[in-house]
This record gives sequence, structure tokens and C-alpha cells, in this order.
Amino acid sequence: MVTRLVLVLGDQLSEGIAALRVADPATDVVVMAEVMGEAATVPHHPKKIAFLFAAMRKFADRLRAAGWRVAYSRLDDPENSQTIAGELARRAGEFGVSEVLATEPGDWRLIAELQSAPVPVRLLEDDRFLASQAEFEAWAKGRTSLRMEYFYREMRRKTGLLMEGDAPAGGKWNFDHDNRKPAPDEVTGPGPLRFEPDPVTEAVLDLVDARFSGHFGTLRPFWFATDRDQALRALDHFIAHALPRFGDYQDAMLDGERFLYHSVLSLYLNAGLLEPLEVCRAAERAWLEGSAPINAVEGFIRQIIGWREYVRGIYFREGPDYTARNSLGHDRALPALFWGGPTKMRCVAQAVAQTRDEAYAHHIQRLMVTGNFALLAGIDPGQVHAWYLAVYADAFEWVEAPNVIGMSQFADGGVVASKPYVSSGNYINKMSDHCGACAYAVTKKTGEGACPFNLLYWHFLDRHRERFAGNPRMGQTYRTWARMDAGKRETILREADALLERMSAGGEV
Ligand code: FAD
Ligand code: DLZ
Ligand code: SF4
Repeated sequence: MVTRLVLVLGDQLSEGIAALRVADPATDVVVMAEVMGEAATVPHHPKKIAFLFAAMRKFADRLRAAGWRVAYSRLDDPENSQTIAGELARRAGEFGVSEVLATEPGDWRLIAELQSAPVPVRLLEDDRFLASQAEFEAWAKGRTSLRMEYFYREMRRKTGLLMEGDAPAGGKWNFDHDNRKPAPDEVTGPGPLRFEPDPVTEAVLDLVDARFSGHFGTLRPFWFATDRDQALRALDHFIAHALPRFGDYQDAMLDGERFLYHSVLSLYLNAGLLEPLEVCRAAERAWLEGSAPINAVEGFIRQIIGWREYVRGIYFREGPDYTARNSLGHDRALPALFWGGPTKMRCVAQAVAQTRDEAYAHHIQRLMVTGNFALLAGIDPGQVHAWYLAVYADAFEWVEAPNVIGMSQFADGGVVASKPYVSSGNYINKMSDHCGACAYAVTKKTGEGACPFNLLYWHFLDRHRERFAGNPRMGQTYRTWARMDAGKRETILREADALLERMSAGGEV
């Protein structure tokens, strides 16, 4: 006899997830569903959809092998209602049950859908994170600013990662001072581990090809891991080959080098194939064994137990209206260049092309190239958010929105970032080799061929002077602007306006 349904979503592929822990394989049926309601909320990258569907199908097989009964809806099943709530209702009828167990989704939209589903859904906290929401709230309570660094130290103490008693290993909490070197001349190392698609994945690739070829993104070659065993191999590969240089070149960008020393593990972590603590312990072990330096290991661990946990806390603390925030009143439409339309900006073209091919870009490309450009150009943050949510294989709203709405677009008014992440072309030139191959001149501030980042940087600062001139970390920049010759300021603003108008009219920039 079946007593309950147990919902497992596409990013909940962990055998230890709350709903499965509470359920009983003898009497409960697991429900998994490929649905258009999730795959087309935004036009998700075909590689992302293929990754999730293949990983879901293989996870369902794994559960069956472990003794679970799984009702799995494929996208092209004729009875598929194409929404999660619809599939729960359909399966409830099929099995004659009226109770559903689910682990809380990482998206307010889907939480609301489950709360108003035709069958009652009992939502359990997703405890695959180091900090519960209650812990995050307790940390945040009474603080005037929620700086990640302090939260991170709490997580170090809680996990004991890189701790020597009460003190941080190596005598410092943060080794960023030793990181962030400009791009190396050449990259050694093989890049992330690639997997040949197995028959389950091949079938999914055919489905995705047939149904989602209109979405932005290249499906093949497809090389992501699609099950836990493969994801663990990808982790080992990163620890052995890339972690030692992760810190040094964390912020670097190189033409034609898509991954540098980044882990490309976020999609596996976010889908549930890897656990954050096991990933951090593996990195810590590498340091203890002397195969990776402290600056690399600390920097890597901070991204996971610091940033990753922190942004999740912010997402749920800030509430369902977070993605609609627009503190700077930006309203320009997202230009076609984000969808692969022509652009002469080498840095942007590179980031967008690799996003199209890999459903991946590393942090600095997301923050200081595409994000920086969108912010400087005053693009509607809601549209920027929808773009990031669609194009990256690791994008789920709980992690994407605080990074985009908060960190990158300052649309939350400074909850995540203490000042906007804006820069002129100078930063990109320092951290990459893009400018040398660009049609624009990074050293030119105005006139024919001036780098758009140079023009738009001052345009941004000028149009938001009231908001930021009083920010102690931006005072020096505003003083530089004020000291600039009035005629030069006027030229910059005029040329920036012309560039923005041209872009909005569909012209190439
Ligand atoms: P690595 O550089 O190898 O870092 C290791 C791990 O740290 C990552 O796998 C990830 O799990 C974690 N991490 C690092 N930075 C962050 C961060 N800021 N927030 C949360 N986790 C972090 N990350 C996502 O997982 N999903 C997103 O949708 C996403 N959108 C982003 C949008 C913008 C505008 C920005 C600036 C950042 C975004 N990030 C997002 C954070 C970060 O860029 C990615 O986690 C990282 O690029 C993933 O690649 P990686 O696995 O090679 O990371
Ligand atoms: C992202 C995604 C996609 C593309 N498709 C599905 C799907 O068909 N079925 C499913 O269960 N989950 C999918 N997901 C993941 C969900 O959108 C995700 O669980 C929520 O956004 C919450 O993070
Ligand atoms: Fe980007 Fe400007 Fe450099 Fe061109 S010159 S690559 S637009 S920063």
C-alpha cells in the first residue's frame, strides 16, 4: 500500500535529502518530473536542461536500485501535465494518496506553487547547507550591515575547517592579499574533467535537441558529469590539477582559456551531486598533505562555506520580492549582445561566447565583464537576473539572485555589496589579455575607438552622484571626476549617451 508521495526536484539529487530521510521506501513513492513549467520559466540553456534531466534520470535509477519505488515523468510522456504541482496531483490520483513530502525548493516561485498545490505538501527544511536559515537569521539579527567576512568566520569555527584550535590556520582568516594575480602567460593544467555521454545522457541530448534548440546555447559537445560517481571524479581531478593555482589566478581572464584554475563544481554542488562539506574537506586535505598552498585552499573554502552559504541566507531573509528590486531605477532593455548579437567589445564577446558554448563563465567574467557592463549601461536588473538564471548551468534563484540583484547590479540597495562593482576598462586590462585583441582602445577615454567601459564608468558615477558620492569608499573617485576638466566631462557624458542610444536602437557597440 502506498501512503505518501515524496517529491524530489531536479536540484535535489542527494540521497540524504530531507524528504527521502523522512520517507519510507516500503510505503512511499518518489515523484520526479521533467516539466516545461520548470524548463521554460526562463529559456534555460540546453546544456543546463540536459544536465538536469540526465542527472534526474540516473538518480531515479539509483533510487530504484536502493529499493525505492519511483514514479518518473519524462518530458514527452503524453499524460505529463508539465508542472510540478500538476504532476503531484496526477500521481496522488494514480496512487490514491493525499499527502506529499517535499524538501523546500530554492526558489520562492516554486515554494508558492507547492503551497497552493491541489494536494497538501509538507515542506521540510533543505538541510544540505552548513547554516540553517534560523542560524543565519540569528547571525544577521541586530547587525547594521551583513558583511560576508564575519559570517564566514562563524562557518570556519562551526566546521573546524582550516582551524588550529580557536585560531585560523596560517595565522589569518583570509589570504586574498596573496591572490588575484593578473593572468599568467600560459595556463598549465588540463581543465575540468570531461565525460563521454552514456546512453541515458544521449537519449536526453536527443530530447533536448528536439525540444529546446530555440534556447540560447550550444548543446554539443556535452561533457558534464551526470551522476555522483562522476562528480566525485571531477572533484578529485580539480583537487589534483587546479586547486594549487586556484588562488593565484582566481580573478584572471585569458582569451581562449575558459576555465583557468576554477573548479567548475558549482553545477554539481547546486544539483546535489556533491556536498559542500566533502568538497571543502577534500581541499583542506590537499593543504594538510602539502599538495596545495594555504592561499588557494582558504580562498576556495571561503567561496563555499562563506559566499555560497551567505547568499542563500540573504535570499531567504530578503523575501519573495527580492528579484523585483531596482534601487538604482535602471530600465534599459537587455541588448541583443547578451544573446550573442554582434559586439566589438572583445571581453564581452568572449564571455558571452563561452557562456553560449559551455553554460559556464567564471566569477570575474560574470561580475566584472557582463555584470559590470549591464550595471554601467543601466540595464533593467530584472532582465539581467532572468538572463543569468537562464544561461548558467549552476543557476538556481537562491544563489543566482543575490549574486545578480545584490552583488552585481546593486539593485537591492546595498544589502550584499557595500559599493557597486563598477570599473573602467583598466581593471579588465589588468586582469586579462582581452584588450590587446579588441577593436576598442582601453587607453582611450574619449573619441573614436574609446573603450565603452571607460565612457560608461563615468556616466554611471555621474548619474548616481547623489547616491554614492558620500560613500567613503568612492569619495576619491568622485573627487577625480570633479577635478576633471569640465569640457572633458561633458565629452565623456555626451559620447556615453550616444553609445547607449546606439545600443538601444539595435546598433552594434
Ligand atoms: P570556483 O571559482 O571554482 O569556486 C568554487 C565554488 O565556490 C563554486 O563552485 C561555488 O559553489 C562557490 N562560489 C564561489 N563564489 C560564489 C558566490 N559568489 N556565490 C555562491 N557560491 C559561490 N554561482 C552559482 O552557483 N550559481 C549562480 O547562478 C551564480 N550566478 C552568479 C552571477 C553573478 C553576476 C556573479 C558575480 C556570480 C554568480 N555565481 C553563481 C557565483 C560564482 O560566479 C560561481 O559560483 C562560480 O563562477 C562557479 O564556477 P566554479 O564552480 O568554477 O567556481
Ligand atoms: C532548473 C530546472 C529545470 C530546467 N527543469 C526541471 C524539471 O523539469 N524538473 C524539476 O524537478 N526541476 C527542474 N529544474 C529545477 C527547478 O527549477 C528547481 O528545483 C527550482 O528552481 C528551485 O531551485
Ligand atoms: Fe573590453 Fe574595453 Fe578591453 Fe575592449 S578595450 S576588451 S571593451 S575593456
